[in-house]
Amino acid sequence: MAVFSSALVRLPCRNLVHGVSTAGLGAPDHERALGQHAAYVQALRSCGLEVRLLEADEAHPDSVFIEDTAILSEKAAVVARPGAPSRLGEEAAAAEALRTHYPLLDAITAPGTLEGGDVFRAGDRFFVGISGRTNPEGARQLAVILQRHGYSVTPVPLRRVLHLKTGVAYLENNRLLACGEFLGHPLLSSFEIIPVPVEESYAANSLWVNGRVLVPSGFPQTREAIEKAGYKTVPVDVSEFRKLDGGLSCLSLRF
Ligand code: CIR
Repeated sequence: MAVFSSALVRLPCRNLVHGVSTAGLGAPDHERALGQHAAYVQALRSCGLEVRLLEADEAHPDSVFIEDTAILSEKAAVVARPGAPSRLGEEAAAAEALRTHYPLLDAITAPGTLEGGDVFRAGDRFFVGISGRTNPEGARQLAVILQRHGYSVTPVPLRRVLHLKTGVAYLENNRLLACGEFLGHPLLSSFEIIPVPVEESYAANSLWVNGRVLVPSGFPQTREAIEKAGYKTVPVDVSEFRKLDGGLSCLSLRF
């Protein structure tokens, strides 16, 4: 089972209001986003993580979604290469911060694109969404790097969702929270699936941290299903980030 000791987060910038969005929920409020972000950091700390905050980056409206900038494990650190043109360059600050923790950083290079939201790890297996953001070349480069460290890599072509982790969350113990196109998916058949009802699909992006599961507030059926499976849940309000298609996992890099 993975155990995390640290997390990197990035403060939401004022230009957050110009972030990429398909949600149709209006523009996020910066003040409220700051408050929700602080509570999120507190939730990570309550799970035993030491959290380092990176400064806001006004040049990149979506930079609060730091998960997309790297793929981390105890053996490897890979700097991603965002597929959204407005997000290219966000990865530099994460790389700089990660250098103090990882002596060697690998990186995805052009023409590959890859965003961390498309990657989940289950033990020694990594699953990589092929999406509008992660192209086959980015996934191929990641596979070469991770296989060198003894991991297996399975590409998962996506149909509807933004990122793979928009629709699934690995909760350890071979359990996967999943919704929509991932229910009954042949590449995920080895997992015990906890289904998320379609009206709560946003909550499929919950986050396992050291035995607890952070769940977005306002999704009672999903929270109950996770608790029934034996986890203690921690509700966290991330409604301002939802307005930009972002969820709980997107807001941090855990390692
Ligand atoms: C984007 O479209 O890139 C951001 N507005 C949302 C990124 C969400 N990140 C994630 O799911 N890992």
